[in-house]
Amino acid sequence: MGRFPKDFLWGGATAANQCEGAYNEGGRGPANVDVVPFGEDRFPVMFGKLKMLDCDAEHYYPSHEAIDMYHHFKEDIALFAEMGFRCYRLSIAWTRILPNGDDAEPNEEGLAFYDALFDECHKYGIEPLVTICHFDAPIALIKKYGGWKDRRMVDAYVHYCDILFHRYKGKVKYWLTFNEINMLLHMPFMGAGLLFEPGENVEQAKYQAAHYELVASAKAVKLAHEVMPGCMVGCMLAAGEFYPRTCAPEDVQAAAEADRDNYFFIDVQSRGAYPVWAKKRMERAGIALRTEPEDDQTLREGTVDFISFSYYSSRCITVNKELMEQADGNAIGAAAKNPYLKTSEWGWAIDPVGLRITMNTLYDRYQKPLFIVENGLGAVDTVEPDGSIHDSYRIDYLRAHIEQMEKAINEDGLPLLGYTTWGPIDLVSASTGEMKKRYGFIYVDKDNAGNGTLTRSRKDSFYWYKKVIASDGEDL
Ligand code: BGP
Repeated sequence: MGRFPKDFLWGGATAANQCEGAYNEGGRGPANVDVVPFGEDRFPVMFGKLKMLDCDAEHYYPSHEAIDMYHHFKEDIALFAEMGFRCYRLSIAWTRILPNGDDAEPNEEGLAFYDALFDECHKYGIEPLVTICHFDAPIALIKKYGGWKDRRMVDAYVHYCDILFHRYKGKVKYWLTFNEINMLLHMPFMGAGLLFEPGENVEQAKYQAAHYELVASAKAVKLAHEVMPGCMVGCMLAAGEFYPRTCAPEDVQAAAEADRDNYFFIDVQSRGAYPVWAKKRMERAGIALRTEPEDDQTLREGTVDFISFSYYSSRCITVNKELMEQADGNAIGAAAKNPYLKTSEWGWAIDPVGLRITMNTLYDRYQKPLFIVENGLGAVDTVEPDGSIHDSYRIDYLRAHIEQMEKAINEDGLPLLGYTTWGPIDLVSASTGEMKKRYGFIYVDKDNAGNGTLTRSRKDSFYWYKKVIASDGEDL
């Protein structure tokens, strides 16, 4: 007997912009993710501090081609099926469907591409889980509206959702409105297409964009329920507990505040209203949200069915500035080093127990089913002369997290719908733009310079994950 339910949705997760490539094929229009360059300008662009809106520069590799899943998806889904996947989380590229973001008529070639992809999944009994917007904002709308700073983005997004829901209602049951919605505060260009003018009130712009994304998400949930009765729509949080670095009450308070900030989006998406402290916090920061009278009702009527999240690590917080300066290389805001944890090659703390703690916090807070839609270890892999890849470090990381996940289900009694590891096939890293930061069970022959044959091969972890799924988590 396995340790996980028979219908548990084991699988993997990708994002269109990190794997599809073919950025200017099939009628696809340009998006923010196409103009986040590789190299030293990457962070200033992701953070909205540097403007780059044209796609024609040479230094956008490897993301413009990525792993060319656009042309390899049948082969890739067959490999997922070979591992026994029951679920594949993917995102739809907004500009494949609407090249300018708000075109009256959709691009049939883009719609047909995802039809073929979903059909391929169903051929193997794989349930698609679709992220509607994974760090994806059409360039045309960034130029026209300044991205999510403008309320008209809500209508464009709902129009896009309306097209997706009507087209794919027989094929897709599970939907996520925005990937890692809280990352908007940390990577505003990636999360919301925001660019800042010198002297602009950045906090005001980010929270205004957050409000519009929250309204858009709520409208999408309501619409999905109308168009596709029985469907499940989730929010998606970049999760991970904030631990106090010490038991000094000031550290505990600072960690609690960091936690609250992180849960702010999900509080709204799950409970249907802004938490009381958020209003006070915004007032203190001089943020005056522009809202419409109907927004409160929209948020109330569009609460999500389940809570999905990514989990890579926990974070440590302290009021001691010196310790905060020796921070972990964690992508989500500043965090002090946790002396009890080892880190990945990119400095992300490895904390499997933190996954169980995070799951319990999320369930206590929202009492809705959970879905882990990203987890994994970014690492450099070595291809042996015979072509094999011995990624025991990846297996160790995943095993330890699955063990905690199992405890959360069987000892804590939490409802968990599924587990999709990040990047089951190597793909372009979101934070660094690199190919060498790999998460996959499947190796892709491509390097940081964009060279390689794109050949796929099975790592040791491929056979291991296959065994885990086949035994319902018994054989770890
Ligand atoms: C999450 C994103 C993914 C993914 C992952 C790993 O924040 O949702 O898109 O990339 O992190 O991060 P990275 O690629 O930076 O290692």
